[in-house]
Amino acid sequence: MKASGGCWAVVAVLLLFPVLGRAAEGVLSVTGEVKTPLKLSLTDLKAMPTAKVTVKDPDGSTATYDGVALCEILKRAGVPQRESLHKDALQLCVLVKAADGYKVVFSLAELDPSFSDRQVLLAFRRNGAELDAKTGPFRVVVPGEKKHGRWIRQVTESEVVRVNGGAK
Ligand SMILES: Nc1nc2c(c(=O)[nH]1)N[C@H]1C(S)=C(S)[C@@H](COP(=O)(O)O)O[C@H]1N2
Ligand SMILES: [Mo]
Repeated sequence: MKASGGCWAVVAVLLLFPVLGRAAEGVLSVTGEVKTPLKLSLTDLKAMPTAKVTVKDPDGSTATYDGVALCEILKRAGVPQRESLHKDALQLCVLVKAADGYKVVFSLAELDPSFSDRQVLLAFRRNGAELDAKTGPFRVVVPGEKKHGRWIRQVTESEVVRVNGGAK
């Protein structure tokens, strides 16, 4: 009785393995005020133009991250960039959301290559290894930022939102 219960547990795990495997791969959704909403898997992101940054981790150690610049992802979603990122488009922000409900905001301007050389990355590798479950599969890395509050771990979604408080 006990043995056959164990057997069924093994069979169940084996049957579920492809499903669990897919869930673990993770997907980034790009939503909100975009021309083209996106769902990007780790495989999709690896096929995009990637970038590398060497930065100080929250614990003070130096690490090299590989990922895709947030502006590349936003470009693919069709948000205003460079010459088009002016006037009312400067009210646009990206609200980045994580699996644990944590959320942080970046303005599109601070991510745009015509405003800043700083490459804010959606990272998927640290020192050559894929990110662990507590951090990955995707983490935002913000070079040169003194505090690490916006280094959001376990990113699931980037929602483009317009901040238009008390508009005339
Ligand atoms: N998903 C998620 N990301 C997060 C947080 C969080 O609570 N949830 N905390 C942030 C804060 S306030 C800091 S200081 C850093 C800490 O990074 P660490 O957890 O890798 O040490 O993660 C940031 N990223
Ligand atoms: Mo923090």
